[in-house]
Amino acid sequence: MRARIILRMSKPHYGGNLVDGAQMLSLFGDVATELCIRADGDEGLFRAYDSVEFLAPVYAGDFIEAVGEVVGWGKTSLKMSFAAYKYITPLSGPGREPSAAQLLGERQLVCKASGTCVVPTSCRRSPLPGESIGRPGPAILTAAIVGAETTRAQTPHLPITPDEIGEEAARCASVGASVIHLHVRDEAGNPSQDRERFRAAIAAIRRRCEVIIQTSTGGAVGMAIDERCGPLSLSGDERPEMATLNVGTINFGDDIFVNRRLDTFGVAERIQKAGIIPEVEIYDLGHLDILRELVDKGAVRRPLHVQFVLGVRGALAASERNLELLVSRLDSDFPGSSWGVAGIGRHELPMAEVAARLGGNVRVGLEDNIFVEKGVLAKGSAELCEKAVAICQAAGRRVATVAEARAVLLATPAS
Ligand code: KMH
Ligand code: ZN
Repeated sequence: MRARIILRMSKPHYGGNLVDGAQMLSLFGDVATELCIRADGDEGLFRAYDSVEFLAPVYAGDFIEAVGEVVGWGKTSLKMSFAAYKYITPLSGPGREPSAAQLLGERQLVCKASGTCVVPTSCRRSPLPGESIGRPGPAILTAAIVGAETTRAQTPHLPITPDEIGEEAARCASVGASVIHLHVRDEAGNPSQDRERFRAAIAAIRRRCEVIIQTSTGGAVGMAIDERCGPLSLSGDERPEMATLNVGTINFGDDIFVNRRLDTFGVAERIQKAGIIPEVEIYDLGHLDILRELVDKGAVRRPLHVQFVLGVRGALAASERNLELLVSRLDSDFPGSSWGVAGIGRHELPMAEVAARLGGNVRVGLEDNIFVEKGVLAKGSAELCEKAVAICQAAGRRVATVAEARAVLLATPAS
């Protein structure tokens, strides 16, 4: 959650036309107030700054942009960070017009700070009429435990057989995962979209734990669409609650992951016919435009559940800036959608932190990343899940229970 204020500095306080630094704090105070209103429908109180740094002089006539974001959520407190940037400054000096001014090529950071605001529980209300309170709910943790590309040669901890998959899913569930994103393998460990292999893996998971099972329809690069849709024809106890829907073609390392427009419509319709809830995989900004068409034509129904898969080599990079752009597009184009982030490779845990902070859900697991820290293999997806739970807690969010995840992800779609 972010807020921003722009103000032209008008009153010099010190010699040399210098502005009082307290004016930056006054701007931060207003930014903090907007954040409290956005989060809790109340102006709140600024309890304390824990750091303030003045980094460059500010003069009367400078244009200042002050920004702030919520970086942690307590029961009644909101941890915030702030930055003030100069982006226009007057030009003075002999021979210049008194009205000369300059847009700075790069904004100059003049002050940064962090602090805590409090909104008493009795004062909290929805920020917009008819909307729920603006704080993010618990983070839904998805464990992507198998994938199609990770190999046993890369990590001995990759589960392959149904029992191994069931055991790993149970370990992930026991530390907080409520969704298992599922691929399966054949006896040789190669990726497979065979319905019977999915049946066996799903049965093995359901014997051991209660989770939402989300089967892949992405499969592996090069698979035909019909083959990829194998798990959608499962019925009875082994029918998955969710399935992925890949809506755009991307470079995938040195390969191409092909999702033709009409195939995407076909898969979306098969998912809908099977009574399964889609999770839309978004690897690039334009995929949200494809999603628009799918929604308008009724192939995907709201509420939408979106996974931003960031950091695939050849698609959109895993960065906070890219994620913010995606989330703001999603929020404005499809309000009320849930979203999560899967950061690929070394981006997995850093992007989990950004997602937790920005109010999203989190996906980790050996499908996306095999290391728990640089050069150290994760002992399995459960270890990565434990890390993700700690990351969420540090951002003031607990992970969702399976019941909470069901309420969000399996809500009846609008017809
Ligand atoms: N294995 C990737 C090519 C999905 O599960 O829907 C595609 C993938 C996406 O993993
Ligand atoms: Zn997958």
